[in-house]
Amino acid sequence: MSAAQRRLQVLSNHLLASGEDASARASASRLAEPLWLERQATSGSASSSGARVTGAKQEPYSSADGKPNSYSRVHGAVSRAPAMWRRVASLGKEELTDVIYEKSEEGIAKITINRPDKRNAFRPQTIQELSWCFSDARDDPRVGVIVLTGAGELAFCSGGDQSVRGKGGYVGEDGIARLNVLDLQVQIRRLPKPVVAMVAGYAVGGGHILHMVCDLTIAADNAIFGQTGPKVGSFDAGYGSTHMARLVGQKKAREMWFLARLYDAREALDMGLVNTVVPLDQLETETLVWCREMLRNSPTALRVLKAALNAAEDGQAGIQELGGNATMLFYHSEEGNEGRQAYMEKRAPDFSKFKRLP
Ligand code: 2NE
Repeated sequence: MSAAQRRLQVLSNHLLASGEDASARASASRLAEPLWLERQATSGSASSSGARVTGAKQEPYSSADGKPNSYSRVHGAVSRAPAMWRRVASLGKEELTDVIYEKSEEGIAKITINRPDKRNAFRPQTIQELSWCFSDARDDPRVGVIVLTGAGELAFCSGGDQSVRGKGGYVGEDGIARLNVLDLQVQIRRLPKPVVAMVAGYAVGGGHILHMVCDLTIAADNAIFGQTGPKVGSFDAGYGSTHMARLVGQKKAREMWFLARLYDAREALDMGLVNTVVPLDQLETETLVWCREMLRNSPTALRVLKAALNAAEDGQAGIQELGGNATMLFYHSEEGNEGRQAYMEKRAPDFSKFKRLP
């Protein structure tokens, strides 16, 4: 079965199961056409490092005469080679059971929710392990970008595992009911490195919110998005609602939550929920290209930009995050160190040599 036929089958099954009409099925059929909307594969070229590359976006980087412009010559094309993943089976004393954690030498960490039999629904243990992995990726100076994904092709994440939901939250082996996914959302948002959601199949319920709080989302053409909470007696009135409204607008956010419909990848792209849609069999390759492009850029620029974009939404907590970056940069400066040095030497600081810039 070709990739296009597989996409059509997945979508048709979904639409048939949800009782959609013929026009909806026709739209699924259209979706079976190549949906690589951002980057069409072009002929291969050699990068500055000599790696063979294909699929680099050419048009914006060419001069009027069609030759590569200086931006393109300096920054070059990005490798589409597979990543060499090294698995991290445990963190400290803790064995990972619900999550697969991998790193590549080039500085990408990949965190995979590994409960495919449940469409990668999360239980408290899953969230705990995700949190450990994100924490490790944050603290590892070799990691520059983090990918969050789900095992298999059928789901990124289907939200909270309803089979362990009790009164007050999702119940772990300790018998305590928790909504610790909310802490994970904050952790992803505050993480000072880009986090990319790599979505194949369903991203629904709390799984949909996880992709929304990631910085970027690369969707496969079989991806399906939506909030199911109002159908199963749940909702997220935090980022799940307010950040969604920033992404898709107030009317669409109310539609998504009030009707609890599901949306295909093209619809998600149209409403600004995802950055690009690629063929399922190109999902990891294309995600790696985006990660590699970010890895080439200034980590401090990306870090401060993330904090600034958060601050515009996050009120005082956002300003605190952005302010923390200013303090970190100040600690690196001679002026900042003069204050510390003077204190240690029990003398008055001499800030006279530092200019008051306009
Ligand atoms: C995801 C979806 C649409 C997939 O449908 P389909 O037909 O592809 O698979 P199926 O057969 O429904 O699922 C396969 C197996 O996975 C389990 C199913 O029960 C089934 O198990 P078996 O029958 O094979 O034993 N499964 C899937 N999702 C599960 C889940 N979330 N919890 C427990 N088991 C799950 C379809 O499966 C679906 O609609 N799933 C439910 C989505 C959902 O409502 N999630 C919770 C939303 S609330 C939430 O996540 C949340 C929140 O709103 C706020 C704060 C925190 C969490």
